[in-house]
Amino acid sequence: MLMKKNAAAAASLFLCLSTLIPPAFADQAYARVNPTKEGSDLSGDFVFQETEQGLRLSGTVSGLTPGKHGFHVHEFGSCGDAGKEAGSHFNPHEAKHGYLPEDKLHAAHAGDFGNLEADSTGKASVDITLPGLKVSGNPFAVAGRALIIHEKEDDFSQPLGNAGSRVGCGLIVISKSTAS
Ligand SMILES: [Cu+2]
Ligand SMILES: [Zn+2]
Repeated sequence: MLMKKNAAAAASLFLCLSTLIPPAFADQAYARVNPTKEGSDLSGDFVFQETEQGLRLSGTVSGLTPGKHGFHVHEFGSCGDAGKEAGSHFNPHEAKHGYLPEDKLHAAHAGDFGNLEADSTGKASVDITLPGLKVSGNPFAVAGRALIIHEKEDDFSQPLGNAGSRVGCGLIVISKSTAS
């Protein structure tokens, strides 16, 4: 009887702790991208999901100027100072600037997601798979960093694609998995 009681107590203690301690591993995150400057109505919503092929990123953004806009994960989870506090491109292993979906991790920064292309109404959407990236628990994890949208096109030149100022910024935050 005593054993059973202890087991029940241990189970409830475990349940209690497991709600307090964030998971060491997560497979889904989101980023809500906001303007870095007053007067902009830029607004974006993005979801990151781990898959067998890599990290799938899907989402939409509105309020951009028509055309291409550099789109990257930057190294720090801060959007202050018009996005400059996010630091440089997320680059955990000293690669050159490139386009991650094609160049892979050995030949691109881990944060090099290319461009978003806004239509004439300022809307853009994306659905890409990023090889080698993870949500959490890995040197190539994106959670806790910043998703940045630039003023200009990433032209893939060195060192950082010449994409100009940072017009949108959002923190990449671990979220509850919707995988069944
Ligand atoms: Cu950038
Ligand atoms: Zn880069």
